[in-house]
Amino acid sequence: MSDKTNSLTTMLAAAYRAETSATSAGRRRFFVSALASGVAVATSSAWSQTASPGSAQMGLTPSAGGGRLTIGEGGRGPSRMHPSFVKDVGLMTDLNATNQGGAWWNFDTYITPIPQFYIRNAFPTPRPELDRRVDPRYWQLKIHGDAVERELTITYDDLLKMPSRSIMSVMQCAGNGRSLFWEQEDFLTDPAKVSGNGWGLGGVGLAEWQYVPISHILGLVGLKSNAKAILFWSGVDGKTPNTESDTGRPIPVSEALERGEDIGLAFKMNGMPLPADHGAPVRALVPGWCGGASTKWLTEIKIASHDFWVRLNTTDHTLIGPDYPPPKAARNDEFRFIRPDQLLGQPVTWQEGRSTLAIPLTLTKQPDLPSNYPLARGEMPLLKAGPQMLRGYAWAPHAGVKKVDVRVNGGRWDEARIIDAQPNRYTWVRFEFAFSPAPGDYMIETRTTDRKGNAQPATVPYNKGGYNFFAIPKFNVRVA
Ligand SMILES: Nc1nc2c(c(=O)[nH]1)N[C@H]1C(S)=C(S)[C@@H](COP(=O)(O)O)O[C@H]1N2
Ligand SMILES: [Mo]
Repeated sequence: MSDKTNSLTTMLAAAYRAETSATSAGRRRFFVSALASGVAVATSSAWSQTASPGSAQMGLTPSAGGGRLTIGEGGRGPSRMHPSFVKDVGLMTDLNATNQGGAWWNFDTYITPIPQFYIRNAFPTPRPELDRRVDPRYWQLKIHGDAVERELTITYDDLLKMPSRSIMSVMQCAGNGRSLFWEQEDFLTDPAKVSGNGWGLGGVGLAEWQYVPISHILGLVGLKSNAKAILFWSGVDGKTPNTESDTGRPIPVSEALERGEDIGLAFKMNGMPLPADHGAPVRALVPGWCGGASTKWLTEIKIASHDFWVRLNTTDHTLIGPDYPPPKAARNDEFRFIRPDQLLGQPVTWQEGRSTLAIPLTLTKQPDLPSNYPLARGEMPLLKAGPQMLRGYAWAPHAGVKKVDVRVNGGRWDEARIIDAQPNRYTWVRFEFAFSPAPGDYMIETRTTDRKGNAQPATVPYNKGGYNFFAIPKFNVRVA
């Protein structure tokens, strides 16, 4: 487990568990909503059908306070407040004390609404009423280092006055899909044991981000020609009383120069001020890379003539295993809360092409199921027999999505219909395909091919932290 805990978190979590177990509802079985409509196949209306839940055919009843998430209630659900977060996490899978996954089987919009957007925190969300460093009235960002001409400290008001852009981009945790290292590749025991949050496929979302491009910031401070790396650092979230925050992540200067208009300092998400849980008032935005590079609650940017080694590019968010030789630090590199002997593997950067169906995974082997997962261990989601549309999402930020193929029970790959035009390579597309099963059990696979011709592989090699599971996912369904 990469997540640090502390006594406050542990206490809050214990109190929270006591509260929810008292209100847990009994188990109910639900059909996947998109499939329960029994409409004629191959119409684009499948999307609007799923977007308007409440039809009697779905046989759904609202859940009463707590209990399991349901399949097919879309954006509705009971409220669930949690001491580690600010927003209502009622629509999310309850992974553990500081992490909430998206309920991807309920996703149907292009932009992921904030209430459905995963939260990946190493510690509880810092609150502006308790910590001035994240209060926009007092927030400051220090930009410094030996590779800038002028140090600069800016306030939130300064940032708002700067030129900004918006971009639609997927944010994905490097650990998204980790469950499939257990389910599909059996990495459950040493020496090939994967540990970490069991995201299923809910560690991903798409938002529209408003941000000041890093190119503008670099122009203000004056980049020296010896500049090598840029460290985005929070320094806010950490062990109580926040004296040991070790959250931040560097990017090479070359990356910031190549993508100077895409990488930046985000202050809005989906048109609203950045929510507390997503890094308010300002976070880094590094589209296409794992979410860990997009440091939330940003307070420091250091631009230096050396590399930086921190938790998130050494022990965590790093591919550690026989296939991933560790890097070597140079003599003048900077270490924060990390020792030179902790450079263990290759830091996760770009995210590969991936896909998911809007159907929950059957979790059989995963060590811990989220407490409110809609399926019991080993249970398959139910579909109704007959013609229906299945739908999903595909993304491939390095090159963009070229096509998505689907196959059933290991049969022929068929191309799915891609619904959305991709506004840029960092976004996802929705896809759908016709499925007309007789009663029985089925295994459905989805495969993205990017615009450079890279298709999702059958397997990916072992890495200790279970990052970057970009192999073809397998969805088991029972048709009744
Ligand atoms: N300060 C800080 N920044 C952080 C994190 C964190 O715990 N603390 N988590 C990182 C990780 S691992 C991911 S995947 C993304 C998640 O962003 P989200 O919670 O807005 O979805 O934030 C990143 N930035
Ligand atoms: Mo992450």
